[in-house]
Amino acid sequence: MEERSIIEVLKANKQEKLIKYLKTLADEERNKLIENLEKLDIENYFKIINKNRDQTAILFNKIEKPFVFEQGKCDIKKYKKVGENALTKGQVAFFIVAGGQGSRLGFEHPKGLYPISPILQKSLFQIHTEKVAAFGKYYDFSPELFIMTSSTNHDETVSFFNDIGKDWYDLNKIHFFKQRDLPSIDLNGDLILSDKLTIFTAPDGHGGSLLALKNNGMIDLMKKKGIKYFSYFQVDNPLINIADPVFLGLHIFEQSEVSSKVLPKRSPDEKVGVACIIDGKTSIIEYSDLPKDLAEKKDENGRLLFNFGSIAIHIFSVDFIDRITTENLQLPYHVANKKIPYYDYETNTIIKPEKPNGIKLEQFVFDAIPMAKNAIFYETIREDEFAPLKNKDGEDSIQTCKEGISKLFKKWLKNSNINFDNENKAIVEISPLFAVNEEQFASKIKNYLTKVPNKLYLE
Ligand code: UD2
Repeated sequence: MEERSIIEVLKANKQEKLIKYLKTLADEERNKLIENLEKLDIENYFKIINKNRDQTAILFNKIEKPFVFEQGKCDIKKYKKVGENALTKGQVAFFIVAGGQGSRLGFEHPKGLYPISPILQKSLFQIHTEKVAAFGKYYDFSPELFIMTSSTNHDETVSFFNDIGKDWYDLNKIHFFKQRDLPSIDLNGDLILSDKLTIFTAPDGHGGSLLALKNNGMIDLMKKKGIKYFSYFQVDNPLINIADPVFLGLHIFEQSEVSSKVLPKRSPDEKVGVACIIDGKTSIIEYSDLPKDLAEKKDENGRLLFNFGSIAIHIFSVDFIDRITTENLQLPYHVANKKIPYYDYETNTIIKPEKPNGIKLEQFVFDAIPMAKNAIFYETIREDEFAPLKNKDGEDSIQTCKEGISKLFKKWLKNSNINFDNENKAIVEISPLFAVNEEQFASKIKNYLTKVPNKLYLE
């Protein structure tokens, strides 16, 4: 697009402020900013924003309680065999969405770099990558690991792996790719500048991961390698069992195209998506989109009607993602009001607002679920698989996450009848290289230990 056409697009979208600013710039600077707008495919962006910016709530006619495969009520043995078979045949890959920063933790780096294990201070990335390596050994295959970053954190993430990641796993088996960025607008509808010559952009939400996989050749790579399923998870949950053969087997046996782990919510307002059926389709609705009266509504047994929360652990069939991304996938956009630091060209300074001043658009990966055949919800246990690292303090914080890791391994020790010197004081960390699951742990631990000291690390 030429400068003239970009200006026309800006005019058509009432960007008078920016047009005026462009006129004040010297030729070279103006060209740079025009180039930036062109790269961002600004015309298309305005189409998206004009369609979505006034969205207030998710619209539906009917919302119902979903069917959930509950722990203890399904044929674990049958599913486990099917899942193990897929793993040993190398049909499974791992996918971490890691486009986010650790800002809420006061950590201005990719969140995956955050040191979280309770004794060795391993980063989230190290924990996940060691699990990939360990599960590969356990099931005798060489898994591929896909990691989605964003333009904010790509280079730092890749350097981190290049520096120390080779000690965890074969770097040739790790594939990094970036998600798309989208500009934001302020509350008056004007594009925001992050500095003198750059339009502010932010990652397009983890829903962007599906097209990012496709557009970066990752789906083709999976197909070439005979990968039929991938295990999707968020970088911020160190407890995840990335290769759960029962979950995988259930997905395969029931011919599901996407399966999701859920667990009973801690309270009606826990900040997790909610499993449901919307207008006849299996869905997840984000907690903030579920009206309060429905979030609090009880069923005939006094349990929350929408009791099962999504913890963002999914199995996707590769063919499903290939199909929907080939067919012009259009996931909805969700609007979020955010505090966005901006370049104020009148005072030539960067301003950090105290109140939300802008609108970000994000896509959610779970919005692909209604498009899938036989989508499944499978119940997991909170203390076994969910200790998310979200906040500096309080709920889902650095402390609760560390405690969650230690607590799980203490449970494994107790189940193996190993006594503690002092159970309350004990801090335990088990490397995936020692045991990938409780079964392997139980078969090894008696040869290693008769009593648990107050600090225990095993590798
Ligand atoms: C997410 C889920 C919530 C629940 C919770 C569990 C959504 C909208 N909410 O909430 O329902 O399951 O997790 O912990 O899914 N990410 C990217 N690119 C982006 C945005 C996010 O890679 O553009 C990654 C991010 O690095 C992180 C994950 O997605 O690994 C979750 O992002 P979040 O912290 O924004 O999600 P949260 O806690 O609001």
